Amino acid sequence: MRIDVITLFPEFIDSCAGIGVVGRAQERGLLQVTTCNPRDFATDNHRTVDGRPFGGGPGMLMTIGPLRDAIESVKSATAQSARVVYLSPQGARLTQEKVLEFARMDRLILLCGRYEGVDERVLEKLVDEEVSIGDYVLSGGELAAAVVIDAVGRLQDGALNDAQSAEQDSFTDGLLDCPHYTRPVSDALGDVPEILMSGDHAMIRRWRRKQALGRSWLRRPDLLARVSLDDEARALLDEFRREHRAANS
Ligand code: 4HQ
Repeated sequence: MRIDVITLFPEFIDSCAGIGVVGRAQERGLLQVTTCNPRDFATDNHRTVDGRPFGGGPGMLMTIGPLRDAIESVKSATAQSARVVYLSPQGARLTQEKVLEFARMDRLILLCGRYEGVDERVLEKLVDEEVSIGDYVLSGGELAAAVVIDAVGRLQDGALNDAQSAEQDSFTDGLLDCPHYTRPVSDALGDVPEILMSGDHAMIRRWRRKQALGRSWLRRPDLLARVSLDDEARALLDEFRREHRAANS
């Protein structure tokens, strides 16, 4: 997969996409992250990319010209079509479902705004989709683009050393992840649950599913409300609730 990022701060994206799982995915040729700086398409001596908002008000906006040329240049770099995504608090919230959708594409173009954002005509005519990483305000779209690149990059086939780890992630089945433990078995902070050392894999699977359901019920009832529970899940969640109430009464 190829991800092009249109940004006034290409070093930020290069540094984020160069480390860890995503950096390794690039080294393995599974992912290609490239940047394009709209400033390189400015036409005046000062290389201006911003303008004052009509109607007044604080801050500056990114102007159409350099953005249009940057998008055009990035699109024509390959024959494949690419969706143009603008990162903004006005967008639809990024979910693992959306991440999976992006991860299946051959190409993606991420447009990062600075200042107060971009001229609305860019959003209307040149952008296919707006995505938000959450209800808070960043100083630019780069951090949000880095979030998309990380979440999408780690899902490329062969990026994770253990293919199972993506399937076990929180949200992949619509629920939170279960708790995890490693050595030592016994510590001043507490002991590892006995069941995990029993070697009984059927029981361990049930315990983990019960914890995932229980935590989702406690912490993210909104998630739980959106998944359909089979007979086992309903029984495990009932068990968790009973034990939780007994422990907290
Ligand atoms: N911004 N999710 C304003 C965000 C943001 C978010 C990006 C700040 C765009 C112009 N992006 N700029 N939240 O806060 O994606």
